[in-house]
Amino acid sequence: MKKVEDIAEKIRTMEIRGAGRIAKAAAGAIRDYAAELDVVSMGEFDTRIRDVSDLLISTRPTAVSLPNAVKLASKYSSGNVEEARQEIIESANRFIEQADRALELIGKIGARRIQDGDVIMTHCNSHAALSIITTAFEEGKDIKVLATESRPRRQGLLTIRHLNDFGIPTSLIVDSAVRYHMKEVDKVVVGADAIAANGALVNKIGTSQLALAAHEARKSFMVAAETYKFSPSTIVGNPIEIEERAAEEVIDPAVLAELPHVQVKNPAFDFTPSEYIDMIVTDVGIIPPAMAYTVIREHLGWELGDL
Ligand code: RUB
Repeated sequence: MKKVEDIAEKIRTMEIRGAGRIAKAAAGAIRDYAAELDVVSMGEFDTRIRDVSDLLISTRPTAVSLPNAVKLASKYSSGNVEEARQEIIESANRFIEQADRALELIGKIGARRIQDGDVIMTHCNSHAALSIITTAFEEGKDIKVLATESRPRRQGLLTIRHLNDFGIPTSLIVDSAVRYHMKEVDKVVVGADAIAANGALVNKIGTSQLALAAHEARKSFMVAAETYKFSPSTIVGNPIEIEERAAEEVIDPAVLAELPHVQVKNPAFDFTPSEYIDMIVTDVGIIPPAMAYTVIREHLGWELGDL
């Protein structure tokens, strides 16, 4: 249990972050827990796996990759402890392998839409979006990137480091400079924490501003999202919860303590409506946002009754 609690804590504190990494870490944590679980009765096995799944899912509420990964990784049908353990190990390993393969596929598919000379704007730190950008660059396309700082956690600093390692010419901009720079941009490429059944995107706070500015300037807005970032529970009407994070991420608590009339609002994500999205690059191909429902039904394979 200690190891799972450590992973859960790392996800909660964002030492492990980004929808894809969270998903893979959770799948790995369930696998390792199941591998070492010392129980004899199936009833106890079921309870312990359910408790660990709930713990991992509770760490961050928005990224649907997390409950999807937990559900896919903890799949078993056997009523025998040893067999169920093996099933979980195999399901979790399969999920992790497929997630890695999905990143590669998204890179290859998305790079076909990047042209020589393109200036690309990206937001936050998305491995799926970066897979498209770095694949296009490695294919020999002469591209430049504008990367937002992404306050308050400044994940943009991870992005510029990653792009720098590839030798991609990159400019760091503050979040409020997005519209100012949009005229230089050819394409916006961002990742996803969740895609709802109606094709709306949930991603790092500020993403919808990039989408609005791109729409106004008639620039293309691409989302890079593995199929496990689509949200089955939105089909049955469950809303996607937007995580509200601590005030201290935004302002020094000592300063805030001196301002009794001030509160801090710190939502970590926002919604971008589907009409601002030109395409979603997934591991099963490029789709318009209107096809989100089909991806959920065909590729996540969950019937409504399961939800
Ligand atoms: C990260 C973020 C990323 C998506 C997609 O937010 O919004 O754009 O998670 O990332 P946080 P990836 O830093 O709060 O987790 O493509 O790597 O899954």
